[in-house]
Amino acid sequence: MKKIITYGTYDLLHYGHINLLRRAKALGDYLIVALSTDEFNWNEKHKKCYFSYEERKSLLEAIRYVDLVIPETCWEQKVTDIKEFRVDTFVIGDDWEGKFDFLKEHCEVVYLPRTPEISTTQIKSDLKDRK
Ligand code: C2G
Repeated sequence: MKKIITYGTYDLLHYGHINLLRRAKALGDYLIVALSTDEFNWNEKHKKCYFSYEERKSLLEAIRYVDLVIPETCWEQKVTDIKEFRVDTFVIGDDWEGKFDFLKEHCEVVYLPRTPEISTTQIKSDLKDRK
């Protein structure tokens, strides 16, 4: 069984995220999503999530491509995760191109093209303009 892992905040969930998850799953048989916790988002990414970790986790678990959701609590957990879950391929959007090449000694690393025209920031500003 070929195991894939990817990491992210996934808030507000949108079709760009789904495009990523669908293509990531297509690379193997089992997709793990390491979902950034509220604390990690706030302390490390300076992102205040609209939905809590538990709410974002339940949304991801409802997606047919996702087999397991685990917490992402720090930047440094990736090598441990890859070893613990015997991951074959690490996947993430190409906005991170090159940033995770150090993982190549542990597994395949794939950067997938982002879906260009959608982002949470875009959604929020569009909603603001509609008021
Ligand atoms: N993504 C995408 N297209 C978009 C928006 C996002 O393909 N229009 C991808 C990102 O490249 C990422 C995933 O969807 O692979 C989740 O996006 P975010 O929630 O923004 O994740 P990020 O904050 O980049 O967290 O340790 C790694 C980090 O946790 C990644």
